[in-house]
Amino acid sequence: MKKTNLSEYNAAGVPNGKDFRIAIVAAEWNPQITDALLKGAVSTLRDNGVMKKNILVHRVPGTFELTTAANLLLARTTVDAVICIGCVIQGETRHFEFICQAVSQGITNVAVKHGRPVIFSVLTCDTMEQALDRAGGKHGNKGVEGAVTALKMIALDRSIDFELPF
Ligand code: DLZ
Repeated sequence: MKKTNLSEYNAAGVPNGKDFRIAIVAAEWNPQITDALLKGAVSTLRDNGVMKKNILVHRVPGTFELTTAANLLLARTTVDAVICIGCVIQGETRHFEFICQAVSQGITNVAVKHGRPVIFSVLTCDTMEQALDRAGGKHGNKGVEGAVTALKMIALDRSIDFELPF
């Protein structure tokens, strides 16, 4: 099966973000990976028109904290979307499954609660090599994918505002 390259996107199909305000929350764990994902996300937002002053970046200790941070940002700011960046790598204990389960469900719940997009740019890998492959390596960069997803979801959100009621 051909693997998708996470950095490949059709620029013509990506909405321009010149008046979008986007927060990014990145975990401090596995910084080699999360720094690369953050860089990919920010440069993709900039490439697609988002102004530097409209990109708000925060750090949290680990991937588990992404949900809380996204919730705080959506409750207290007017950002259009939050991109959550993290990297969980399988270890010897069951931490991996608890963190992955909590963050995926947590992010979904926060997005639904606030009615604004929260993007899952979290790598859940068996090895560091798999993570490097997806943080600018041979499978692209999941931060780029997250940025493109955020732009598309904000545009969807805005387009629904203009639809006539049924
Ligand atoms: C504790 C922990 C472990 C074992 N592994 C990771 C990981 O691979 N990636 C990550 O982002 N965070 C990890 N953490 C930290 C948790 O996400 C969290 O910060 C702590 O459990 C404190 O709530």
